[in-house]
Amino acid sequence: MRFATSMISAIMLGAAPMTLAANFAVSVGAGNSFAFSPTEIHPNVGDTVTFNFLTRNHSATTTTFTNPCPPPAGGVAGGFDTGFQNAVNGNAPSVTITITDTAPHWVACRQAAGAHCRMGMTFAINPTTSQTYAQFLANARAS
Ligand SMILES: *[C@@H]1O[C@H](CO)[C@@H](O)[C@H](O)[C@H]1NC(C)=O
Ligand SMILES: [Cu+2]
Repeated sequence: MRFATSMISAIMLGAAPMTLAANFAVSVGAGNSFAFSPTEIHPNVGDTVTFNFLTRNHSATTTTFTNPCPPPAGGVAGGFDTGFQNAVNGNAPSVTITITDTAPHWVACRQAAGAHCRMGMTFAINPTTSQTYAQFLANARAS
């Protein structure tokens, strides 16, 4: 369906090189871990990210690079917050967001007043060579 829609849009707009939006699937809490997997992705504008909440009760919430934990409710300006997604008792919620810019977005779980975040439950969208996922993770563990 996404393919068909993109085809139609490209034809109607007469867009020259046709690029299809991609979806990035990110697992949250796989195997009861306090982790996102993968820990970083490099999507383009128009791509989507689907957070699949597999265990426990977590969030994917945007935060700052320098002081990640806890992420603010609602996320930082220009970011997003999936809200708490409870995967206990057979629930398997998922939340999809659309990428609207190429800026880095720093993401962490805001459960337990930042305790999950400080355990390293972090994820990066479009980290850069000067602001790496590894440094973001280190900042989270120290915050
Ligand atoms: C999920 O966590 C939030 C924040 O701690 C809490 O308010 C909510 O009740 C939890 N949901 C469930 C179903 O336990
Ligand atoms: Cu969590």
